[in-house]
Amino acid sequence: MSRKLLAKTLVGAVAATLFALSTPAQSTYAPAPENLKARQDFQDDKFGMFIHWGVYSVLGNGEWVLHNRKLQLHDYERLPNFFDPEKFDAQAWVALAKAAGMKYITITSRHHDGFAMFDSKISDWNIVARTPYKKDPLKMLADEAHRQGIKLFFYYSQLDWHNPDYYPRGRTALDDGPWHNGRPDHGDWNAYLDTYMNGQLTELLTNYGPIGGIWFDGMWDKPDADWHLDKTYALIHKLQPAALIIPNHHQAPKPGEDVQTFERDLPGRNTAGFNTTFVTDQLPLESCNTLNGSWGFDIGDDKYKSVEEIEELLVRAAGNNSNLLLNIGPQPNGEIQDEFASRLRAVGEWLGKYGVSIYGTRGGPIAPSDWGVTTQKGDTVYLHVLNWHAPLLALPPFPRKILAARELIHGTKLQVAQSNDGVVLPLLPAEKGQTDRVLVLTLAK
Ligand code: H79
Repeated sequence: MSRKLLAKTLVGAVAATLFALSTPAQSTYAPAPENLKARQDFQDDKFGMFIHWGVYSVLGNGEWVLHNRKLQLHDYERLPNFFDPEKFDAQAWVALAKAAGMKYITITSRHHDGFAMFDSKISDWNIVARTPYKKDPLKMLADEAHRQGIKLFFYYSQLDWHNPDYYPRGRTALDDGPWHNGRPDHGDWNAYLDTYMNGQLTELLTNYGPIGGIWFDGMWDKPDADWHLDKTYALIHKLQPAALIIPNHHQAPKPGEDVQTFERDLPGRNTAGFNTTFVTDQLPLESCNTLNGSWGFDIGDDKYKSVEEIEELLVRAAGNNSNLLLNIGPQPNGEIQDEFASRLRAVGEWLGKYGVSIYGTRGGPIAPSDWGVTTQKGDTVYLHVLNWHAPLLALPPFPRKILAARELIHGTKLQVAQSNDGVVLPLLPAEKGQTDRVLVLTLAK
């Protein structure tokens, strides 16, 4: 080997080593201090607004309409022409989330149709290039979220029904026989991940200020594929170390992930049929659910959850040491329908009184059960009585001595009987419309 070549080879080897050191494999992922702080803040926040909004909203038939109606892409590609949300008001959306007592917003930057709801230079399949609206609503929302002091997360679908490089296609494209929607039968999977997806993620983590994190969905479409997760996760953590990676892959957490999330289920339950029942005790938890039955706007869905049902969902999430991410699907004109807004405002009013027993807490010392749940902050335990119809509440043994007990709303002092066998407390009947009776216990040091 010539001297020159040797020198070149050495330089190359050193550069490769340095590169490897500067982008550590996520299998040895050690979260940055700001990431650990963000996890704590995330757990304190407890309640977020999930927003599904895209060109599919025009059809008022949910975000899966392309798949469910087995549309051809050249037909679906007409949709952006009709997407002109002249009533979109970022200030109003953020203000509604705040009025609901929500501390963060997670919005679809793109769903499974691959359509970017932001100004992307990676492809023209995006809102600025293809719609008469021509503007970037995520930018407006990010600016407004920063102004009003609420965190913004981006949902990003790894599954893509539009890009030909999402190939081989996954289980959703094979459902009920072939649904080819007009894409060629070949594509460059590595380019899809490394250039297209990571390119868009770079845009999202560069052009919108500090972002709460990325909420991934769709990996379950190709569970056995190599998703280059190490590369993608390292990229995100490099661009914004505090940004949390929240993957909705329905599996146990993998290295590099910061939150475990559960779809339409509390942690550990699998009533939806696709969640894992494994719950980590290492990461913050989140449970997402819909305010009616749909994610994206569905004009025929009037199965609205009542205010009381939403409150109970939130309380049970908190008692399971989890956040609740509650979804609404805004209309294609940019308005949030009143059936959503009025319920959210009512929950916010309720949180004005009960929030102290939810925000900033962690799951309490008694396992969640049918009667209710417990939350805890320091030496204070909150008993959330959701379903108990007797004048005395009987609980299992408590790990620490209870010094005092009172009812949260009226402050009434309560007599506690504590022994090795358990704890008994008096309980007033629930008032009309009262979802949650909260008793506050002060524990000995
Ligand atoms: O964005 C919302 C939904 O559009 C998306 N996730 C939420 C947050 C979502 N996609 N799919 N689902 C929810 C449920 C999907 C279930 C199925 Fe399957 C997909 C049934 C058959 C294909 C994945 C693969 C689960 C079971 C097999």
